[in-house]
Amino acid sequence: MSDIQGLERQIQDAIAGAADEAALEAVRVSALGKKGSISELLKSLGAMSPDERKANGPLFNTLRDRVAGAIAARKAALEERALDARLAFERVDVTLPVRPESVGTIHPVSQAFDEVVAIFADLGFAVAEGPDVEYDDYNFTKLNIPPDHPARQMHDTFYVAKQADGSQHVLRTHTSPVQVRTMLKQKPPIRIISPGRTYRVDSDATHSPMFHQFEGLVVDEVTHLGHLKWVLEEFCKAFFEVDSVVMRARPSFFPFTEPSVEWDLRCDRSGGQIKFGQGNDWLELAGSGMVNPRVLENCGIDSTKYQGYAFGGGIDRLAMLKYGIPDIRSFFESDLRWLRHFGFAALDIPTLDGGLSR
Ligand code: FA5
Repeated sequence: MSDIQGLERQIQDAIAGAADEAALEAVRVSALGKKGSISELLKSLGAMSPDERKANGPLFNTLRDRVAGAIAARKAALEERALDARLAFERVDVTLPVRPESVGTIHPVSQAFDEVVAIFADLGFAVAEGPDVEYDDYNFTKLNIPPDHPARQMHDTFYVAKQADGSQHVLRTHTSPVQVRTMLKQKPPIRIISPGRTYRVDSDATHSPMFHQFEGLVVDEVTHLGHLKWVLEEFCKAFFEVDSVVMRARPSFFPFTEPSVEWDLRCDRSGGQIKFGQGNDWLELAGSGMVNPRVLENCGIDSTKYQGYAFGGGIDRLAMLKYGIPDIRSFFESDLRWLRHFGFAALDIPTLDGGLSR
């Protein structure tokens, strides 16, 4: 009995004194391993008489359980201590300055994207999103462009292989399907802006196969073209950071708007720099119009009660104009020197109060 107590004290002292997990494991092996002191005791039960076994069995088993419990508790404590030490050692000081050679920049398209969102958010528009791979139905049919409609040829579409159920998907050719998605799930009043990626089989200095558009949609009972003009004017003043702009409306055609209007912005390119609100040049800004009642009906909205306007333009083109970038392809060449020259500081988040691009 006293031998057992002595053995336990010795093992418990060794457990308490184990400085790390390796030392603790050595104690475990010496007590509970195949040839450990407690394992040997347990083995000795086999050679005992039934009475001795009855007396010693519970003692040995209790000893084994207590030692195993103490080892587990010590292991947990050592693990926690090791974790604390590691956390203290690996702490990252986020206030340290970034190494100059690792400083990244915000891409001008991302910058223009955020500027567009900040301006329309200030005008009360909520941001809506849709997927890049879109139903043919939402990209075209519900927007009043049925399968055999010639207007489909205006969009050089990337088609995705037909689905097992026969449905057709496309890489969306414009952000207008987000109009459909919004109207299908939300009743008027609606006031959304939707920036995002779009795709067309197109490539030259002003066309890219992947580009970015922004889409606006307002649907309620009273909205008219005058509201649309005001919103676009306010957008242009804020985006180009000027006090006034002059806009020109041109009749146009989009199957999803009726009437359709394209807007140009008066500018002056004579001094090698572009200036807005003056001069004799005109710059294409956005397509727009009153939402075609057929589109409202296709999306479950009563066209006798509601009306609205929609507009859409190219974000890459806006960025090219604002930041003086002549070729759209340079946006996507990942040239680090170009990115350092045209990029924006990561923490300069565009806001109307703080400045959009300063
Ligand atoms: C449309 O895509 C219509 N969905 C816009 C619209 C929305 C009209 C709502 C009415 C109501 P369009 O095909 O003109 O329209 O494209 C709009 C803008 O996207 C163009 O003015 C241009 O700035 C930009 N864009 C079009 N194709 C490309 C391209 N390949 N690369 C870069 N920008 C492009």
